Amino acid sequence: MRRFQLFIDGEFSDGEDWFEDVNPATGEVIAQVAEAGVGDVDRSVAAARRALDGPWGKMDVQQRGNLLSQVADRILQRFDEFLEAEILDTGKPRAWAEAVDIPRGAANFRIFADQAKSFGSDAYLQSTADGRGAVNYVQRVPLGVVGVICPWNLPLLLMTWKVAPALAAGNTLVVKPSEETPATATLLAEVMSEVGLPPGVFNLVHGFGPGSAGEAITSHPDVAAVTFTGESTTGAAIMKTTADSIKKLSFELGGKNPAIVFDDANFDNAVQGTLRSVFANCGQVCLCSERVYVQRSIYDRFVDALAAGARALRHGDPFAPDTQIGPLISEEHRQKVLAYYALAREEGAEVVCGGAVPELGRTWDGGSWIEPTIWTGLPESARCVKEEVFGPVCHVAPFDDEDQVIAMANDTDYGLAAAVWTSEVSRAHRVAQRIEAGIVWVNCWFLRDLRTPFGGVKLSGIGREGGVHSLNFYSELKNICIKL
Ligand code: NAD
Ligand code: 6OD
Repeated sequence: MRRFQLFIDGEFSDGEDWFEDVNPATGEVIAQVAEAGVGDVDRSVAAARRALDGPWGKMDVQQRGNLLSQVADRILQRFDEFLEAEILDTGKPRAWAEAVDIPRGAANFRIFADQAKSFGSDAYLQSTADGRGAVNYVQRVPLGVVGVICPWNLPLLLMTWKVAPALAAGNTLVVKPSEETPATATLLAEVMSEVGLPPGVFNLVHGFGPGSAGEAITSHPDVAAVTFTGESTTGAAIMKTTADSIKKLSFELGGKNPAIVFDDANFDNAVQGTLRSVFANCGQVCLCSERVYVQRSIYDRFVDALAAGARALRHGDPFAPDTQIGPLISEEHRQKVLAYYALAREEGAEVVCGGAVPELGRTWDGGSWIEPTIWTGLPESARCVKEEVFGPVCHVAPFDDEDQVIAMANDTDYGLAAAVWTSEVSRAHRVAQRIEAGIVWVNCWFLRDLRTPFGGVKLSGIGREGGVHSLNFYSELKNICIKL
């Protein structure tokens, strides 16, 4: 049985206890994971503090960037190990992990290393009454020790999306992956050690949230900032915990994202794009569409085509190259999603397809498999239309005109992402500009340029990640004014 240890001050060590890592495709325990106690988090923060004052704090941005580029290279050299670890932990199909999770995990290090090297700051020449003037320039300084708390849905991708810019900006880190997905974070710790990152710069603690490693990080007085991706309710809990010590916060939270399909859209592209945006990663991407609005003249045809596509999605061995849909992350999460499947019926939904647990044969009986599901007929006020399910499911509703669909799309407490399908350029701009969300895709979904701002409004988060937006979050700006 594999054992995933903590990585503190450049050394792997056990924690205060052990917990099990389960493969959600089979239900089998695949590893034992060291659970960090408060003492382990204290040691991590102290090591991170020392590293700030040590060799890491003395490196310039070029030297830091060069080390981060080596991290990217090493992830790619160990690609197959990262791939296997991610698939075993999440059950996600190989095709997705191979194209998205692992290459993006590496790319995050390269892009932020490059971006940090060319990131300047403001300077102002100022007139003064005595005629001699003054020079102001802005220095970017690291925040200090940053707590990084991650979810399970894109484990390596979302962790490196924070770790890479935080390190590029000169911070030191205490990182906690989700308790569901400890494997690639542990491989990343090995890579950090292999490329010679100074001890204490990257510390990894495994464990849970409240009363465990997560809360120990967010309540620690020497942690300057917390960057968190996960549920909105967890974000609210972290905000309360961090309030007394006024930590800087970056939150990427939940969503209930709309997809809007106009009757002038390329029909097949809209169907294929919506199949992806609803069912990718078994619906476990924060950007997934859970509310699909289709213009009435193409509504019936669209629902039929989407349902045919959903029924054809191939469940199966996550390692097989042609598997299209894996299990949910855990039995606990499957029970939550199945409760929404039951609630939708109570709320009056027509279940167009899915709605149950698939029969896949003995090998997969212990796994958290679930059918891709489409509902229609719910009122917009239904809980299944309002609450984030985070599973392979959407509600499809008809609309008549632009104003109506914009009102429906915006009638949500969330505001992360939206997808708009139309062939009319002016309409694309008009609608995109009126949607209350941080990210709007037109005629595409999850097309990512890593320099662009990424984040949500309302319950979907605080702040933006990506390119200079990440580097801005992970630095303090200090103005230095020199009288001439
Ligand atoms: P979660 O909030 O349950 O857990 C996320 C992390 O927070 C885990 O590491 C967990 O151990 C930790 N945690 C939980 N409670 C904590 C506490 N009180 N203090 C400190 N740490 C705590 O989320 P999840 O179930 O892992 O992920 C799914 C959710 O994440 C969905 O809501 C999804 O929409 C959201 N998400 C958002 C984005 C985005 O970019 N906006 C991306 C991915 C996932
Ligand atoms: O692509 C990204 O950078 C990103 N943050 C994706 C988030 C996906 C959420 O589940």
